[in-house]
Amino acid sequence: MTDSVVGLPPLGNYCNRINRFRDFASLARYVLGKYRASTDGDARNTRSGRKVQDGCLSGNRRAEGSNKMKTFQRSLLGLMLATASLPSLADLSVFTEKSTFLAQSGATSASGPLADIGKVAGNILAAGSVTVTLGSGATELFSGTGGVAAAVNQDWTARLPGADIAISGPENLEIALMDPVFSFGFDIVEPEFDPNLNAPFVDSSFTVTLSLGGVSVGSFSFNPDNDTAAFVGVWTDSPFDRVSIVETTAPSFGENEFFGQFFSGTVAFQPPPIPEPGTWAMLAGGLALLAMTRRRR
Ligand SMILES: [Ca+2]
Ligand SMILES: [Ca+2]
Ligand SMILES: [Ca+2]
Repeated sequence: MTDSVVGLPPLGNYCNRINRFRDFASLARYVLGKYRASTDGDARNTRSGRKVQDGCLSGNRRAEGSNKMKTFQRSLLGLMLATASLPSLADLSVFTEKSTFLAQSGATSASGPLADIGKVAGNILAAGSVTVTLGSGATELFSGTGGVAAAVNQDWTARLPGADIAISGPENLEIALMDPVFSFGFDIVEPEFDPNLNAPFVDSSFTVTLSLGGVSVGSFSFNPDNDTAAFVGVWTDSPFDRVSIVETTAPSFGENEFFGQFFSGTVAFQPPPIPEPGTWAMLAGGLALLAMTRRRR
């Protein structure tokens, strides 16, 4: 699968910069925009006010300028405080090509081939270094079709070799990892015309959230290609020990998607260098100072 994940660029992977850099950049643009709007307004006042008595105008302008300066200073202070309190989120690189993911992240199979046991007792499936349980709203966990007479071809999906995971209810899974990892991936098949769909087809989207010790380090969404052996992998610069996969397209909870093996790796993603927030704050401050100096001239 190459460009199949809706909402992702057509390349095999991309850097999802849901991090402090983008948040900060938009914040800086907002504050600078506010300042520019106030100076533009001031310039307009100056031009249109040329015919007015100079003494009166300059007095008003001084008062306006003082108020605008205070507003700008408050905005700049807010910007600096916001920068200090922005959460530290992981840099995520999301993959839809399994071979690229495995080659770049060094991940290997974490679950190993899944057991063909049918309905999983207690809905807790231990497989290799992962433990799979049901997420909110899901009611039954199956690994393979052993003993499930209703499964067509005695395989949830022939797109993936061996046994696959199926879920009753929404395809919401919680995957606990034995030790923190930096990369994680999984096989997934979304049937549209394939057997074992179970209910009218809905093109399902999912959100994946990575967390460490119960604290989220990042998330992303995907929608797999239909009737194909799809793959989703993520590689981060922050460790995580839990992965939540949540189906977000309602009402699609009567129809099925199937999961195959899980993969993980312990090599950290090295994001390309980006300017630190401190650098941006200095740059914003410098630009503001330059703007003020020019304005005074
Ligand atoms: Ca299979
Ligand atoms: Ca679906
Ligand atoms: Ca789809």
